[in-house]
Amino acid sequence: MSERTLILVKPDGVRKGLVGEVLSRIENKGLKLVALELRTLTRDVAEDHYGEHRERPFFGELVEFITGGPLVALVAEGPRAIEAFRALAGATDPVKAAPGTLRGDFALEIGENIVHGSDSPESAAREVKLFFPELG
Ligand code: RTP
Ligand code: MG
Repeated sequence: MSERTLILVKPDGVRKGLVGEVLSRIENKGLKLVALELRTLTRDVAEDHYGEHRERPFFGELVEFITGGPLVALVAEGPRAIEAFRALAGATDPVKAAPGTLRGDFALEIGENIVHGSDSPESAAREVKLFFPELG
């Protein structure tokens, strides 16, 4: 059975010229692109997207960072797409992320870790709707 996941190439990933690299890894894995757009997030959308972290001490910095430049938002689809992309991304802290993962290969700081991927079917449904309401 196929599922969808919401992926972001965060502003640091765009700034570092890693959009092609991230898309290649998604496509090489066999996931299918169903929506893709370069955009700069408003504060409202950023706060909604990361709403689960509202009370955390890093929330302000996280919102500043994610709204601080253009990012690439996309929806990918495939069997276990959510888990498949989280495996490509690697651990949240890039120092702990395994080499060979996107974060393991291209990042050093937890606050600037290149990509986002939905973490559960519930998050994916919410995030796909937030970024691409037209997908239904
Ligand atoms: P993301 O949502 O961005 O895909 O990352 P994630 O699931 O791997 O990690 P999550 O716990 O959802 O955290 C969201 C983002 O917040 C930043 N963070 N900073 N300073 C800290 O201790 C800390 N913890 C998390 C990271 O940039 C993380 O990607
Ligand atoms: Mg998360």
